[in-house]
Amino acid sequence: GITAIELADGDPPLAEMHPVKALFKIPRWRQLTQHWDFEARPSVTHLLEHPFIKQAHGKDVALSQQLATLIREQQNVGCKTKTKHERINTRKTLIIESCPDDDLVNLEFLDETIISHLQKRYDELQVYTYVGDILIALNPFQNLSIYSPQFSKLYHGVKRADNPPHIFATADAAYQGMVTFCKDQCIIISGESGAGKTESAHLIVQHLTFLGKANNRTLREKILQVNPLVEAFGNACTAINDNSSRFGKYLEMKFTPTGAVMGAKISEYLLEKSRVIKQAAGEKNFHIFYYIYAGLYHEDKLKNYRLPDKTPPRLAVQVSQHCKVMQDIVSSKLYKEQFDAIQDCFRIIGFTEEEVNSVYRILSAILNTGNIEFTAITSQHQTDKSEVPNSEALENAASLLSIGSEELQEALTSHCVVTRGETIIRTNTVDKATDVRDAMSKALYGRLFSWIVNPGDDGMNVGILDIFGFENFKKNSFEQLCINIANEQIQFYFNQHIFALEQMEYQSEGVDASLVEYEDNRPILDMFLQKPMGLLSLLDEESRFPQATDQTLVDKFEDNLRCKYFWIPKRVELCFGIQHYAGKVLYNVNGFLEKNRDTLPADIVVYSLMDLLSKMVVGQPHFVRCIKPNDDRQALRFNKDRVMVQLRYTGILETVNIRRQGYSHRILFEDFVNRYYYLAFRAHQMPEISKENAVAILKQAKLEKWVLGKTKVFLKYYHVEQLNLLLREVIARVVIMQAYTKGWLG
Ligand code: AD9
Ligand code: MG
Repeated sequence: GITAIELADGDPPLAEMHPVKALFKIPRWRQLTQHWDFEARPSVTHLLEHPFIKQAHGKDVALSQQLATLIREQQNVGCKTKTKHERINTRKTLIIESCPDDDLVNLEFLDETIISHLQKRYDELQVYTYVGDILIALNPFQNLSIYSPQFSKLYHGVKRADNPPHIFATADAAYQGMVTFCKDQCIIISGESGAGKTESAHLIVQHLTFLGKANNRTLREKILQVNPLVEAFGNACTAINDNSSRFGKYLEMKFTPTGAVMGAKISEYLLEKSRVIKQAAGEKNFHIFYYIYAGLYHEDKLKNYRLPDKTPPRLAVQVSQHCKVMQDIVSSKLYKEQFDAIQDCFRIIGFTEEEVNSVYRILSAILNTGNIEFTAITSQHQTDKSEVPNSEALENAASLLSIGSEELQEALTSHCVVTRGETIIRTNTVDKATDVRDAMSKALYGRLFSWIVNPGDDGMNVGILDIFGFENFKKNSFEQLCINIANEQIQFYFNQHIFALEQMEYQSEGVDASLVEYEDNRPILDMFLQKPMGLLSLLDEESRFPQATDQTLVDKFEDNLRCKYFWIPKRVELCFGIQHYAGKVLYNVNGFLEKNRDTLPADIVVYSLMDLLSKMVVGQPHFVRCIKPNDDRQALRFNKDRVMVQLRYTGILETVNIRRQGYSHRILFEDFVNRYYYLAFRAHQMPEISKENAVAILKQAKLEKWVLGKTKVFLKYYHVEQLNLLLREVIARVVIMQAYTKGWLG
């Protein structure tokens, strides 16, 4: 049923379930009647003048009195659309109704039209729109009141067309698919940085927890606390997003066969560990570092954890103002609140106090390690030796990690080499020791993160993939390359899914239809992943040469990668360019070799991603495409160009195109005849459901170029528009006749 919620004062309530639906057997009757609500609503006199009505036989029609009442109600609603405020208020009523532009596939094919529809919807705070089975989510950059439990109820187990598009509908479809077909489901959320992927993932978890009837309050709370906890450690403030995910997240929610939620499991991919030691200008370290400072300061526990009392360089946002920054951090109310929230998360999820203590100790050790400095010891024989002149940071770090400070110093300032079976200890230069120090911090943080995220075991599940979005900064490094390759893979998977489905449907219905051309990004992926000559293999190979430099790496790429997706720019030193599906990106190779040596070889990591994707292929996918309407993070600001670019590279335009140029509407004969018989038969003569009668309707409507499959009519988008238009006319005629015969129109 449809329930009216959030009615504006004075608006008449909408009937919960209307007889029209039953009478006409038109599932989306609201689509048809909505034109009477607003601008396009013809006046009664106008309708009476309509030639159809003049010819119509009054007795043909049997409609209920309620119908006429409805028409009056609808007319009343439409009367007050004067001021903007009122328009929005009235719109609130409509928020529960679906309409044709809920789904872009229903629109005429023009990029311009799509953009202006999205804009119009955005202006009215309709941030969600479908493209066939894909959900487009525009970031509202403000809190909307459409995520309450009432909304969860509204979207529970109903047909998609019954309500306006919503992220809950996508979660619901995944849940219903899982319960009905006993099949794993997967929701893939993509979009550029700051577009709203992580928020969408939260909302999906929220709705799934609602659907999975987690009666057990502890379990429900646990599931809801997982995300904030993991994000405190895995997210950070970047130039684009104050809460940017710096890792890929695959969250699986487990359900029993009857659909009760059992638990959740998170897998993390490619944590950007380099952030622990250094951040780009204007960016910050992972949230948790700031939280513990503010939190422990208030509890007067900074000393217990040996936290440095001057802002450690690793946390400094503006290095020149160390002291001020520290004051900003500890006096931040927000950080303090977040710290308390994280303490709660730890407790609810079931970490012991001792475990939490260890977490804080490791974090403090990482900060202290950052303060360890080295100076060169130059003696007659040795110039490549280093030592730690000021031992405070060293001692703090060692003590927090429960190791001896000499041991730690030794580990940082020397290394072992095995040559011809002999182990030799070599000393480290200052630079080398600094590298080792930083590598240690990154490794510590990486392990800590994995330990917190800690995977569980198997069951029937819905997986939610929320990865970092495509990034293109002024300066792009190894991290951006990894992130963008991951996005490239997601795009490939998306394409495959969309096109494979399309092809399967045509084949199974015996319809001969050529497929729409699309931008296949397989060649780019091959260029990255092929062995042994793909970019990542080349990078791994070069990382193994101790003598390799940034220049030799660039040369190697240049010599071996010959395709249109790769180029070496003439004027910029030590850079290479990649034509990604989402646009051109220039990468600076500075630090590539070292970063690749330090992490798992790039090859292995990207393989693990492939694993993830192959796991997803097993589950039924649902796609959420997040779009950022502007770069200023402002509500109600719609930048057409920016949206257009994102629609283009997320393949939305192509998807609309495919759905369009192909037969975007495939309707079972039964549904088709039920819906449109009125166009060729009399209202009270419900014809037999058959292919022949479907053809009779199509002919009567004078449509061309439709195709018949084995069980479905294949229609182009404009056929459906035409059919709906005709139907609307017939209904208008019927409604007026009804009102006439009942004496409603005097
Ligand atoms: V990144 O690739 O991790 O840097 P995301 O994850 O795509 O990015 P995120 O979900 O973090 O973006 O959204 C960015 C900000 O947009 C949030 O912090 C919110 O302030 C805002 N946002 C996004 N979606 C919503 C929403 N449905 N309602 C309200 C939202 N605000
Ligand atoms: Mg995110």
